[in-house]
Amino acid sequence: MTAAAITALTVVFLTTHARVGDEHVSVDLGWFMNVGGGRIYYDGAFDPWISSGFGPGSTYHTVIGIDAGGILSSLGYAALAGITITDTGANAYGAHSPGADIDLLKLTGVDPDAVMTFAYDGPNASHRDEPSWALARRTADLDSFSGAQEWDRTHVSLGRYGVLTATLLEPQRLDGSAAFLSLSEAGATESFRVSLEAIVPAPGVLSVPAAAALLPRRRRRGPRR
Ligand SMILES: [Ca+2]
Ligand SMILES: [Ca+2]
Repeated sequence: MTAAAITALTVVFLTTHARVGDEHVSVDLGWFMNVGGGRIYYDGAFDPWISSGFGPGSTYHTVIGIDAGGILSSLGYAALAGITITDTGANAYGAHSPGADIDLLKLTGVDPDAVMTFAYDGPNASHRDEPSWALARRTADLDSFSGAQEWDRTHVSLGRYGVLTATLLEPQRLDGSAAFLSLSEAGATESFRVSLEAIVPAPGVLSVPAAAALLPRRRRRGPRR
């Protein structure tokens, strides 16, 4: 196969699938905490892309909006590959409320057929052996309530430094999509960190003018305040 043919194939693959050899990066969005009343505390570098408000039909569930497509596009990345939610270790850890309780994790603005698989790693035995579908069900709806527990299947309690990951079976390219993440924690005081897993364009795929156009935007990675 000629080099030109390989390059052409590379472009074809990148428009549809992540390939072995694609460079993955993790973008740490920072520290999030619901404070009630539809408001959040956010300590991170991506303020312009973060919002919050009451969930639909609710006057006590706070939902965080994260413009994932906007953030990753501003950094020059090619696709969204997954989402990672990590307990900060600064929460209350007891039998009835082990750490941040993730109630909702919903990705919109992507291919409606996109498949996301879920996994949990951490100290909460209730979730450690749960299959992807069970974790997906817990985070599909904004349905946790005061006093809800693991057996209600309404949320994922992370436990100290526990991690919930959502991986897109097929990474969602950011051109022409408006990937938007809605997140909620089933409470008003517990904190967690959010990272977006992204795919960097492979060298040689971008044209020189396109790569040059991306350079100033990459500098926006620094703290904004
Ligand atoms: Ca909790
Ligand atoms: Ca839920």
